[in-house]
Amino acid sequence: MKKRSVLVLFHLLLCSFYVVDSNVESPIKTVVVLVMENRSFDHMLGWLKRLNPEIDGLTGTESNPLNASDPSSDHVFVSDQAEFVDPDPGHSFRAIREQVFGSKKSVDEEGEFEPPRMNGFVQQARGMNYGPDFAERVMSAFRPEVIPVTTTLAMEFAVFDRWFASAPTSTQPNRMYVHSATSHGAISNVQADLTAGYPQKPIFTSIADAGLTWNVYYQNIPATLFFKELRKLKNLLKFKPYFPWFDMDCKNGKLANYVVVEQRYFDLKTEPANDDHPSHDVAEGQKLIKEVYEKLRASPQWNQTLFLITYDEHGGFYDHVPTPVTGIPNPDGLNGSHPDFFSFNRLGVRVPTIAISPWINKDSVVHEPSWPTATSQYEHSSIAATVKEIFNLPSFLTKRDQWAGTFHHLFTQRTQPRDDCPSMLVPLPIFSICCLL
Ligand SMILES: *[C@@H]1O[C@H](CO)[C@@H](O)[C@@H](O)[C@H]1NC(C)=O
Ligand SMILES: *[C@@H]1O[C@H](CO)[C@@H](O)[C@H](O)[C@H]1NC(C)=O
Ligand SMILES: *[C@@H]1O[C@H](CO)[C@@H](O)[C@H](O)[C@H]1NC(C)=O
Ligand SMILES: *[C@@H]1O[C@H](CO)[C@@H](O)[C@H](O)[C@H]1NC(C)=O
Repeated sequence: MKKRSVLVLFHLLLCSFYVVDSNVESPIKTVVVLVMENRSFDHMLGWLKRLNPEIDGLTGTESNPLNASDPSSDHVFVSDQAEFVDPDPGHSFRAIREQVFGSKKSVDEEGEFEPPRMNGFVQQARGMNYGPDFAERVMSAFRPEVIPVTTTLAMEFAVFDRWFASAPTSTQPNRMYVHSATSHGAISNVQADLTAGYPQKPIFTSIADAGLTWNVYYQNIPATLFFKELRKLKNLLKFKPYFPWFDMDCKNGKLANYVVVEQRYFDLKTEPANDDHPSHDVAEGQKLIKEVYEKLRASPQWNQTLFLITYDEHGGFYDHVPTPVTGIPNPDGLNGSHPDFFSFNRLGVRVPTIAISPWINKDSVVHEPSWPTATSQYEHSSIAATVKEIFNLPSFLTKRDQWAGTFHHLFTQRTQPRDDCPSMLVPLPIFSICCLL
């Protein structure tokens, strides 16, 4: 009996050593998140497959019928002719349902789903009556050389080819998932609710509770203020104007543990929007990404930094990868009701995501995760889930980040940070179609 308890004790001791060992300190001390707007993976990075065949991108054979219920109708094929200034395709809950399922019916929101065939993008675009070319714009994608900043970062560091928007709907619900692993039941951008503020606990609170620091660098209005929690007086000084603070804090090694860079969402004549949201100029988005990267790269904190770029949602642009519909947990039991019932049990369309750090090997491509559950996927809640691993935070935010794939393994493959990361990114080849006209 006594011998046995000694054995048990010994075993427990070993286990605790093992646990301690598997929680080795992360090399990452600063996580910088930049969420661009409204572009699908294939639209931005699909043709990167030409440079790296391992990427699940476009081959040129992908197409959509004019009428999703009639396979014999004419097809519009993908092209590599995306332009800097695009019109704004549909990306509301209903538009996306038609894009991924090829039909407008809503009867399936509770039960089993038919596998999405991603065959309604053209039909939905034509229904918007934006003229005969609009469907072709939705099926178009950028050639890698047209967006050299994104291309270089994707090739130098890690590109995810299975990262989805958290909910098949518009911007604000997805932006909330980025920092709180739920939209608190929202499936549209409801102005009144956004103004009143959302009550869920964001990752900023977990960070602060653990004695760590955070900052938001904003250019016009910070979207992170949609979290009620962040409006508290004690958080006021954590919001800093991007100019000049981001540059100064990078130079002085003063970046916080969790950093959010927010772009200009409003298009002004003197300061064009730079969030990549159609019809904003993607060239402006390229300039912002280049600037943030180069400032981080030159910072004394570079060797402990992760810079994550993702897109809130696909913005109505075609993507060929079926959106996941199995095993996806509702984060907090809340359902959406406007414009339709939705229980947050399927993901949105695939979006571009790039992880940048000197701890990441060149040319990394990250496919579907196989943890923490068999159905886990990379989606915006993967940011909170991975931040929890990086900083050893005690608890998850919702059932969704508990389920989402994590990518901390990207930082544990090397013993030293790389010293060959580019310090400058190639300038844009052309500024924008509109400037040339
Ligand atoms: C993506 O597109 C929508 C619709 O154009 C627009 O409102 C955006 O600002 C962006 N995100 C949001 C706010 O939905
Ligand atoms: C699409 O095809 C279906 C099935 O053939 C047909 O019933 C429907 O009228 C077509 N829709 C349009 C807009 O042509
Ligand atoms: C980062 O690490 C690399 C490789 O060890 C080293 O060459 C470089 O000087 C370090 N940079 C900074 C800013 O500490
Ligand atoms: C949300 O919808 C699910 C599935 O229909 C249901 O089981 C659950 O009770 C609903 N939650 C609330 C709070 O109404």
